[in-house]
Amino acid sequence: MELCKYPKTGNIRTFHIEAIQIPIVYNRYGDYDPDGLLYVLEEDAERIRREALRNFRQDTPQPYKEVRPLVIRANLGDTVKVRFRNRLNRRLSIHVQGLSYGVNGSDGASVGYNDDSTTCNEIWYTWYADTEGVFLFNDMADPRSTEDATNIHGLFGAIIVEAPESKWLDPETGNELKSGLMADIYTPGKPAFREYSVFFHDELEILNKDGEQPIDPHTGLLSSTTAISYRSEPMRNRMPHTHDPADSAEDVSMSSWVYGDPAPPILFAYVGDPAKIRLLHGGVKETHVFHLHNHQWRLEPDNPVSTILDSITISPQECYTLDILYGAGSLNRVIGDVIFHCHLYPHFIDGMWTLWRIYDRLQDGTGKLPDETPIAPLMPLKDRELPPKKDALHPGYPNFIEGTPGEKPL
Ligand SMILES: [Cu+2]
Repeated sequence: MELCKYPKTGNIRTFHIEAIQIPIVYNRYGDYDPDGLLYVLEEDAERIRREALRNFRQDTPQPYKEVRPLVIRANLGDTVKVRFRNRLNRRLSIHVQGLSYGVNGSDGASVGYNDDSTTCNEIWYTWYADTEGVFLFNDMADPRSTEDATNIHGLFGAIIVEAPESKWLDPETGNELKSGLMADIYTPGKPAFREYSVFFHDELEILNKDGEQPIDPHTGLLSSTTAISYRSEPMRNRMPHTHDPADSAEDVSMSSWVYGDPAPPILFAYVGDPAKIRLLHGGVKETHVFHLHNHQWRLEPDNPVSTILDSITISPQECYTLDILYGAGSLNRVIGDVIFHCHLYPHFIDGMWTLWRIYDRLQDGTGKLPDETPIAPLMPLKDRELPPKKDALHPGYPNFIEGTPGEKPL
């Protein structure tokens, strides 16, 4: 595009980003990448490093909730300035895909006769938020797809460009967010919506809690691991509790009643909430098929006759915005857990699935799951009718289901 036509707001948004190296624990069974790499805001770096290591050193390594792909946001027309500090012992960079920038200085790469904009120290990048949507960024100092490189260990994130004058709030607290996978987006004159960032990635280097490569219990061979946003829920960790064949079906192995919630981040909404999924592929090699149950979207969100989809193929480095038709619960206003997953079954089995949890009653932070896990609060969208409060006769999803943790409800 011609930069002279760039719709500048005059706003400059500045982010101080650092890359840190820590073991990334992918689930509560203790599967981990010993060489995890992630971008963090500098102000969060020390806390994330300290708490992640504390959780890692438990008898069974445990994930730390703030270990997530970094997602930052800007308004259309903003200029984004990123100070990237690299304290690790290798050259690194941040390369954004799809936004305008000057290739000499802000490419985050070392290409031909262009200036080398990777760093072993500190560098400033300038990006122009000239298009609404979601844009992947990743390390381009080492673009190889091997375990010796960086992307496979998690060195990617995203910038989301929101409509002019939008604000982004924390769905749990209602406070303004500096970064985060999930946000509630408020734009003057438009309906508020839930925004969910979902990163698929693959070919992970994973050890189990004993420091060994995981084995597939069915084949006895090495088991691979696929992930969503630095988490994975492989079926090798969800073996049947009995020898009864009825105890091994899909509806049991994915049941939160039987095994607890899956590790990849769950999306939360009240039924009817407008919602956009910002789908990204941060991985290095494989193509995946994102499939969401019970919901659909249009291939081109702003084209009312565009093809309606409930699955989309996504390759490394691609990004899509899925503007969900009729919002959370779709036209049939489903409440409950809606699964989404890679539709290539080996990837699904190796961990690439999680849930969209759609509530019918207000979750104010006092609720508990049947297994006593606290339910995080979820701020209602301010332009929608307040969800009804729970009462003795209406405990809300999932508490109205008659079941026992550890068993599949009848
Ligand atoms: Cu896949």
